[in-house]
Amino acid sequence: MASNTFGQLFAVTTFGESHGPAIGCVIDGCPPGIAIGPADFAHDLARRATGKTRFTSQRREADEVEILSGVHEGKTTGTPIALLVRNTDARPKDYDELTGVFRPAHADYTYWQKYGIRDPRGGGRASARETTMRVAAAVVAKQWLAEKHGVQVRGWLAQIGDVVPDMSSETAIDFAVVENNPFFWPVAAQVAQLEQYLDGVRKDGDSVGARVNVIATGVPPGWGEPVYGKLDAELASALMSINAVKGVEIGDGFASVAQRGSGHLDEIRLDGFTSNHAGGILGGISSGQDILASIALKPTSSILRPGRSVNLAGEEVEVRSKGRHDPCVGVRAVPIAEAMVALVLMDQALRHRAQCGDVGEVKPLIPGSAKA
Ligand code: EPS
Repeated sequence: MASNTFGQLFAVTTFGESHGPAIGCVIDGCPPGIAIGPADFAHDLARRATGKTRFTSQRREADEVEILSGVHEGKTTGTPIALLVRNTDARPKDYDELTGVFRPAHADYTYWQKYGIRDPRGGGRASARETTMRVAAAVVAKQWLAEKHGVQVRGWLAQIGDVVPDMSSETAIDFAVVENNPFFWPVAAQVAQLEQYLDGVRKDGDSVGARVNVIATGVPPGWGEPVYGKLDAELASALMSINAVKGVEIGDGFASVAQRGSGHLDEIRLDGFTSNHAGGILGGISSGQDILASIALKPTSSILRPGRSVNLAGEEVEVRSKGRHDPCVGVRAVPIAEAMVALVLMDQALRHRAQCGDVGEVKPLIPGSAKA
C-alpha cells in the first residue's frame, strides 16, 4: 500500500493493522542527539489510548513502545528510528460476522473496491489504532521542537455535538483544566454535563461528532514552503489524514467567508500583530504568531444501532457493529491532532534549515516571533 510515509526530511512510515500482531513506525531523517527513551512515549500514548474511561472504546491495550533502532544510550543516533507497539488486546473474533459485509460509513467498501482484498478485523489498516504510531513519532518531534525552538503544540476539545465550551468567565484556554478531565475540555464546570451527555449518546447506541482545536506557540517566522509545500496546505493534509476528519480550518477558517477585509486584517505594529485571523500563516509561511488549526470529526461510524448495507454476495443486508467503540472519536483525536501538527512543524523546520539556514535574523522581527 502506498502513501504510508509522511514528511520529507522527518519522514515517518507507519505499518500494522488493528488486530494484527503489532503496529509500528520508522522515522527516517531524525537529527542525532535528541534524548529519548521508552518512558517518554507513555504520557502522550496514554492520552490517546482506549480503555482509560467509560467514554472511550473499552479495548485495553498496553501501548508500550519498544525502540528497535536509532537510539543509543538514550539519544537518537541519526539512523532510522524503529518503534514497535504490540497489540495486546486484539479480539478479531468480534469481526467474524462482518467479514462478508460492508459496514456503512466505514472504509470497508472503498478498500474492497480499491484493492479487491481487505483485512476485515476491526478497521484493519483503516482503524484509528494506526494513529498510536503518529502520536509516538510526534513525541520525538515535540521534544526537538521544544528543545530547539521552544515550540509547544497543544490541543483541546472545542465542541462535542452541539455542546461548546462556555468561555464567558475564562480569558484563555487553561491547559491544566484541559488535561484534568476525560474530554480535554477547557471548562471544568461543564464536565459533569458532558459526562451525562455522552452517557446518553452511549445508551442510545449512537455516537456524536466533535471539533478539536490545536495551537502551536513559539513557532518562528519563516517555516513553510511556497507554493506547493505551504505550511497551511501541509497542516490541512496532515490533519485531514486523521481517521474521521471531515473538515480543517486554519485561523478563522470558514468564518472568513462572512468577514470583510477590514475585519480580517491582522495589522502589523512594531510591538506585535493586532489580531490573528490568519492563524499564524501568511502566504503559506509562519508569521511568528500562534499557529491555530481546527478540525471537524464525524460521529464514530461503528454504532450499536443497525444500519443498512450490502454484502459480498451482492445482497442488501442489515449490519450491526460488534467490537469496542468510542461514542465520540473526537475526544481521543486531541493528542492525534497535536501529533500531526508537530510532525508537520518538525518537517518544515528541517526543510527551512536546509534551504535558508544561512539567512539568519531578518529585521524587523515583530515581538512574539522567536528567531528562526
Ligand atoms: C477503532 C475501533 C476499535 C477501537 C480502535 C479504533 O477497535 P476494535 O476494532 O478493536 O474494536 O478500539 O481504537 C484502538 C484500538 C486504538 O488504539 O485507538 C476504529 O475502527 O477506528
